[in-house]
Amino acid sequence: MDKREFLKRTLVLGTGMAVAPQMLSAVQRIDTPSSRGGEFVQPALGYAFDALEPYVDRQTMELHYGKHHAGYTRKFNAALSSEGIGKQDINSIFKKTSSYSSAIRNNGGGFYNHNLYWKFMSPDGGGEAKGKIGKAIKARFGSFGAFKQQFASVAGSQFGSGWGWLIVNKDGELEVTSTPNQDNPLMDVSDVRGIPVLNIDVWEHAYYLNYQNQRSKYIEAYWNLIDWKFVDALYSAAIS
Ligand code: MN3
Repeated sequence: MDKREFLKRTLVLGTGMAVAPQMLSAVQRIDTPSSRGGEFVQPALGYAFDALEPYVDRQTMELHYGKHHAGYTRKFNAALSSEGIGKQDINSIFKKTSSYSSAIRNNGGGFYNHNLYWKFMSPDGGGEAKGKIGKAIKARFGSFGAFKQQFASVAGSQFGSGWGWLIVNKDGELEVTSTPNQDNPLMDVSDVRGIPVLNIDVWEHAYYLNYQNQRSKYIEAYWNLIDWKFVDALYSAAIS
């Protein structure tokens, strides 16, 4: 895949156009400002705060979604407004992250990364990856177990706060990477760029109440929650 094709596909995903119909509304809510004054709106969670127990506890979800994510959303909109950045899909903003303030970078990333994160988890999730993403993982990493090991290792060793990612890179291949703080692989400031198909929040606020300092136990628990259908929809859109 050449660079122009990659950017075209990134844009397609950014506007949600190439995603399976049943996933379209979810992805649109994630990527585009709503019509309510052009502000980005925090998407509904889609399950109860205690629905992910015992893997992610109710209090963590209440604080994480209700305080942290709500705060990123509010501050992102405030920064867009005060800096006079007009209505556009979020990928267009991320492509120019280097030319914007740290408020846009941190809160825009915080808004978007969590939108995905809530969707990657489901009370009905877990098990092995199926569909196109299942085949691609086996082809790229050798086995589902080998992929899990690499993902856990990269996310686990991200120094300080940040995110672990599975992305489709510029060559159209799956790649495991991590980003510091609220950065993501769509941002032009990211060392490794690509289209996200899975992430995990490894900030302490994501796991400290239940797992204290044991990030690896939280990552291990995450496999019980992953909604592979949503991952497969993002992957299919990224390569189509
Ligand atoms: Mn978080």
